[in-house]
Amino acid sequence: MRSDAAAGERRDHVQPRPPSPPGLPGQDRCLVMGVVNVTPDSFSDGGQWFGPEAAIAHGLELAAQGADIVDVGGESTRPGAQRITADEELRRVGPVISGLAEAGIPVSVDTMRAEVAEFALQVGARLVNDVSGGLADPQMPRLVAAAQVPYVVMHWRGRSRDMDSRAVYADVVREVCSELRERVDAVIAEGVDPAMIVLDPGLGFGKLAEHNWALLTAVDRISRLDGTGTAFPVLIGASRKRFLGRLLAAADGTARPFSGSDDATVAVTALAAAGGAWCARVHQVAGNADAVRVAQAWRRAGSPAGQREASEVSR
Ligand code: PMM
Repeated sequence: MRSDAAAGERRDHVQPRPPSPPGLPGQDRCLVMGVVNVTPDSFSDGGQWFGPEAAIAHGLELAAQGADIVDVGGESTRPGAQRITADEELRRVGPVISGLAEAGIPVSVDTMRAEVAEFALQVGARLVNDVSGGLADPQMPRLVAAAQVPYVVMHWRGRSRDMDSRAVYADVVREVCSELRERVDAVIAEGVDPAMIVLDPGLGFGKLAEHNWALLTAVDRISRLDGTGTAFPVLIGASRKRFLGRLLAAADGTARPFSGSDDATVAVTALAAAGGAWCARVHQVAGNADAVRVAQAWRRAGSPAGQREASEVSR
């Protein structure tokens, strides 16, 4: 029979989830971020909410279903997508962000442009979600530092049109952590408060399916940037991505359409949340809101770290 000491050692492998950055909801579980893409061409839900009224109504519905944060984006990041102008991006996201913020919903803006982020913060956004991790627009880290808002730094190896050619790794977890570490050091050097940083491995951005799965199993290593120092909150965006559609392909090899991978997204959310993710970015909220609660009960039952999380709910 295993001794109590041995069982205790095993349990201690679970690390406590880092708290939410100031200004964002703090929960004793993984958060759920609902996606509102105000675009005609996002790869997973493009065109569905393209217009302020429809987009605001959708955001309100996601919040009612349990989204802790609603992420509003105006520019598609799908592979091969062409860029739109900053004016067009502002025109798409501005009314939606202000409408949702006025309703009291914590809103994040999904943009790579400092100009768009600045406007979004003025009309009520609380979080800047930059899929380029500050690489696309050198002004972004300074803006985020001055505004003192939370900042999602995602792993990114370049623009959508050629990102698949960049999916070459010898050890994806180690390389993503080391490239994220460079970005974290760079944004801190620009004045961003480390307590405001959220990390994201950037699933599907310059990554093949095997890379996405490896990263999903390494939330704790990503959180600590493969070291032993500060742990950062980790955001996971697996929802409706191509690797899920391919996993669930029909017998003839045809990938599942995006909306057919929502149940698989719920499964990934449960596993990532049980692995210590801070937040899951998803298109369909209800099932994922249940999944993060299941995952938290799982963590709490299985480890002292999970039990401590309830008492470490942030600000
Ligand atoms: N994925 C997409 C867009 N924004 N933001 C973060 N932080 N992480 C992601 O994985 C991410 C993102 C692409 O998906 P969508 O266009 O279907 O929403």
